[in-house]
Parts: sequence; structure tokens; C-alpha cells
Amino acid sequence: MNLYRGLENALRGAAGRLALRCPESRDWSYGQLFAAAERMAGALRALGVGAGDRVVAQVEKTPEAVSLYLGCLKLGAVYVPLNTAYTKSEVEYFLTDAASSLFVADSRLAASAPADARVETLDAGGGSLAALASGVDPLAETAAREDGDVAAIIYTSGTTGRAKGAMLTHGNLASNAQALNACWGWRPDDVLLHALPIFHVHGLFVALHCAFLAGSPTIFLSRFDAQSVLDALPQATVMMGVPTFYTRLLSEDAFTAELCRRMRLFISGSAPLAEQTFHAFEQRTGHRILERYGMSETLMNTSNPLDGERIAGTVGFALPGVEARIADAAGTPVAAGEVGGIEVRGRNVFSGYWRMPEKTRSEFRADGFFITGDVGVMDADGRVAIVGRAKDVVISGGYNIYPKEVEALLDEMPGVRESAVIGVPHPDFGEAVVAVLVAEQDVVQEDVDTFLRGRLARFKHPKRVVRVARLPRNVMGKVRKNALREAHRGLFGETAGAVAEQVKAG
Ligand code: MLC
Ligand code: AMP
Repeated sequence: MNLYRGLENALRGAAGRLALRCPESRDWSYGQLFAAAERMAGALRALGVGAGDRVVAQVEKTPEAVSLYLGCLKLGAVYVPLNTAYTKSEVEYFLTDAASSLFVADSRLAASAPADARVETLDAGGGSLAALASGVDPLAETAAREDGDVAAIIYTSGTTGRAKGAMLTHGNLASNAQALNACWGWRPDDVLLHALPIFHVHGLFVALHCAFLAGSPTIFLSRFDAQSVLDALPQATVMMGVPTFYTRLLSEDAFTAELCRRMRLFISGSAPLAEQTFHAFEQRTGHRILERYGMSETLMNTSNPLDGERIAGTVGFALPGVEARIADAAGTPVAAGEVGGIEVRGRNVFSGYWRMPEKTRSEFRADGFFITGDVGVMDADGRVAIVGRAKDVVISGGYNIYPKEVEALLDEMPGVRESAVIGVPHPDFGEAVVAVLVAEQDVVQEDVDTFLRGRLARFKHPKRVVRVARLPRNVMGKVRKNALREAHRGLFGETAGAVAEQVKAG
């Protein structure tokens, strides 16, 4: 199954249909988008990029960026998107690790590209790659990439060590897109409201593939901004977002049921949706948000039903073609209703971590199930609820932040003796990063910000720094993070749930 061919087949006869509606620039039809992709593929080929080569992209959210992604698929190159917030030192790591053939960056970001990187620029309506694409022959032939060939690498940080590249194949992406398109009942007359970034699986694959397979238009906002979303809502029928989108919308008085009159589906994922948000949303709009569960390594695993009961605090049932189970530490399935690790198997599950065969092996069971690191329960009908995480990760506004990465930097900071990084409830981001430091008297939040600037993407910086005399440890000497989380859970006042309650009451 070649993803590009799959999309082309689905879009046969749809060349004249609207693909991307961009309130900030011009609209793109499917014909224009795929013609741009073929020119992009031609430009990449002219630069010597071939099938299997890694194209690392740190680009703003523009239609041109979508054409770059599609161009890579067409050529058979491997697309490696990076968060635009990553700093030069983070980008250097990804370029080296991916052994990239080409780095495509927004002009603003290209200036800080490593000296030895091969760089082209791509901006809204311009850049060196766009200029080259307009002057070369478009690539006519779609590369012969099949089911098991890697189409994209998504970097995801690790509990230990540096980020790992999750290799997603054409088969992973195509099968998951088809499953979601069917489960969520996509129709050509749907209109997707898209405010997610396109460097993660949620905005790039889940959202865009669903709309493309249906040949339906997408209102393509460059970022989430409550006012722009409110302006676009009356034209939309489907929206996908992280929980922060929904709590932010609820805090707007102008967000009303009337504004949602054409909407048929609000979908949430990437982080837990607070039950209070679910209920406040239903009360305000009449819509029960459909929550689903996935990750970079597996794309989407489970979803609440389109028809049938959507239950707050649950992520629904395994998607068609996906097996999900709850298992103990040895991988033995536990009884319905018992808590255990969530494990999944199916065509959605990635082919492994890029150049990390050992790491890949350790995250799979002998029978092929992938150990997600999430903790959950499944009822007798197969409905899954996530109750926690075995992995030490903070999920803030839908971005994953690995404490280890932040702690390693903080421990290098002058005046810091030791550090522990935790996530605590935050009314906007769901969880926020907090650094607990054993440090000299004069180490304050500002010093931490200054030290981390340029070393770590801004969204990973601690939102609060707390100094303590010593870190609580267990008998093994391990920091008791639960105790720290408990001690500091009130740092940001109300939790997301409490805010939604307020909204509901107000
Ligand atoms: C921005 N900031 C964040 C942040 N986003 N801090 C913590 N967590 C975040 N998520 C910080 C910035 O560094 C900046 O700091 C300040 O907040 C304002 O920046 P901004 O760019 O104006 O923020 P904003 O546009 O409001 O962004 C918030 C957001 C965004 C929630 C809209 O983070 C977002 O779009 N999140 C979606 C993430 C996503 O797509 N996840 C999917 C992963 S895939 P300062 O201090 O400099 O002002 C996945 C699998 C699955 O998980 O199942 O889907
Ligand atoms: P990422 O590694 O960025 O792909 O993030 C994936 C992780 O996000 C999962 O392993 C979960 O911990 C979390 N996640 C995704 N969807 C949900 C959800 N609906 N509820 C709770 N956690 C979620």
C-alpha cells in the first residue's frame, strides 16, 4: 500500500475541489496542492534526494509545507518534521541522528542551522526550495514504495537518553487513515477546522489524511488562536484538538451552540480530556467530545464511537485492525476491570526506532504487542480508560516533555546541586513543568530561563522553579516524584477540571 497512490486514488476527479482554505493567504484546490507536491518532488530530486533519504523539515504551518510532505511521499523520501520551537542544539541532534540528506527550514529558522547542514528554505509563498520547484520538471512517476517502506520518522523523546525516531511506514499511515476515515464517518461535504501544528502525528497524519481521503476541504489556520477558531467555526463540520483547545474555547463567552450549528464532530486527543471539560462542553454546545487515544509510535489505537455512547474519561474501543490489551509487567493479559499496562498490536504499529534495534526489541513483547507505557483498564466490552502513565513524561498542552532531558541540563547549571522535574496540574496546559532544585540561595527562575534559552525549546522550560533543602528519596535512593507532585500540585491554583467547573457554573 503506497500512501501517495492511496491519496491520489481517493482524490480521483477531485482536482477542482477545495483542499486548503487559508484565511491568512489564498485557497488551494486539490489539483493545485498535488501539482505543487509533484514540483516539490522534482525539486528534491534535482537536489539529489532519492527514495529512502531523510528530509528533515522545520517549517511553519503553510500549504507549501503540506506540499513538501506530499512531495516527499511522491519521491519515496522519508519526511522528518520537527517542532518549530526546537533550538539550534536540538536541531543539530536530529539532523545528525537522522543522517539527513536535506534540511528544509523556514528562513527565520534556517539562519540558525548548523554550518555543515545542507539547507533549503521554505516559507509561505517563497523560499529557495519553492523557487527551485517552480523551475524544474514536476516528478511524474510515484516512487515504488510499498507497505513496509518508511514514509516518515517522528522523533519522540525518551525516558532515558536522547530522542528516538519512530519509523512509520506507508502501510501504518495508510491503514490508520482508512480506519479513522471510516470510524468517524468522513464525507466529501465535511469541512475540517485545523488549528493543530503539522509536525506531530495529530495535525499531520490524523487530521489531514482523514480530510484528504474524503476529498473534503480543510480550514487551515496557521496556529490555534481562539478568535480565529471562533471565526471559522460556523463554516466547519469537524474539529480536532488537544484538550487545551477545548478549555480555551470554553473560556470565551462568544463560544456558543449557535456558532457550532454546522458542526457534527469535535474530537480530542494527545492528552487526557478532563471529565469536567467534557461535561461543560456538552452543556455549552450540546456536543459530546469524541475522545481517542494514540501516540507517535502507533498512530491511533482506540476511539470512542461515532454512533454509540461516548463516555467521559474513557478513550473507547480498539480501532478496526488494532488489538489492544491490558497486561501485567510480564505481558500477561489481566482480567477485565484490572489496571495494567496498555499494549497494542496491528497495522498501525510502527516498524521500530530509527537505528535503535535494541531499544525497539525491548519495547515489544515476543508476540508482537507494543508496550505503550500508558496504564489503563479495559471493561468486559473492550472499552479502555487511561488511568496513568508508567513512563515519566509530562504532557503539557499536548506536547510531551521528558523530565530526564530537562534534569540533565539543570544539573549542569552553576549553583544547582540536583534537580527533579515533575508535571503538576495546570488550568490551561493540563500539566505544567515544574523544576524542584537543591541549589544555592541565589538561583532563581530567571537564571533557569536564561540558562535553558538556546539549549531547550521554550515549551519545555519549567513554568515554575521551587528550591528545596533536599529531594525526597526512597530506600533505593530514587527521587519520590509522587511525593513531589503531591506537595506541589496546587502551584497553579485550580486544575483544568476546576476551571471547566467554573466555566460550567458561570
Ligand atoms: C506553547 N507554550 C507552551 C506550550 N505551547 N508551554 C507548555 N506547553 C505547551 N504546549 C509556551 C511557549 O513556549 C510560550 O512561552 C507561551 O507558551 C506562548 O506560546 P504560544 O506559541 O503563543 O502558545 P500557544 O499558541 O498558546 O500554544 C498553546 C497550544 C499549542 C496548546 C495551542 O501548544 C498547541 O498547539 N499544542 C498542540 C500540540 C499537539 O499537536 N500535540 C499532538 C502531539 S501527537 P513564553 O513563556 O515564552 O511566553 C500525540 C499523539 C496523539 O500526542 O495521540 O495525538
Ligand atoms: P506522543 O509520544 O507525543 O505521541 O504522545 C503520546 C502519548 O500521549 C500517549 O502515550 C499517551 O500518554 C498520551 N495520550 C494520547 N491521547 C491521549 C488521551 N486521549 N488520553 C490520555 N493520554 C493520551
